[in-house]
Amino acid sequence: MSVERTFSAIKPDAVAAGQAGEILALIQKAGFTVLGLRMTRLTLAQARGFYAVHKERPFYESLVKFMTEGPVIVMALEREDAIAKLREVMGATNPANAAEGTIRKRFAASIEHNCIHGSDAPETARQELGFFFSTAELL
Ligand code: 3AN
Repeated sequence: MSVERTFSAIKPDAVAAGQAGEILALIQKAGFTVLGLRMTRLTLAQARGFYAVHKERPFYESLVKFMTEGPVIVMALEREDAIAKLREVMGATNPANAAEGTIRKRFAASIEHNCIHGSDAPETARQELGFFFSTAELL
């Protein structure tokens, strides 16, 4: 295991519900260092680009619409084994399957409105961090 970086976003449902502070606290308690953090609102084009990997899935347009409905909080996070560890702290995509104590178990309403995103692999983490943060910002 080595120190790595991952990308995370608190989704519009959780930002609108005022849950961002509690979610960030759980991330920090899990040992992540916040290298960058910003509130932003995705354009349709950005959301489509961000989720392009899902463009053939039936939920794609609905997901893109949801992700543009309100502000998100994008984060660059660092810790040992960050990508796998964040996904553990987030819990399963479907909150019905998420383990007790995970972020999605506590805050997610459904498989689509599931309060947080986290990169799923080193290559996606690099791409997603680059999508929202410049190299200079994360030095
Ligand atoms: P994760 O966010 O856990 O990596 P992915 O990458 O499979 O999960 O899915 C990306 C996002 O697409 C999810 N966070 C969720 O909002 C949405 N999503 C995934 N599967 C479904 C589904 N079956 N129905 C509706 N939305 C879904």
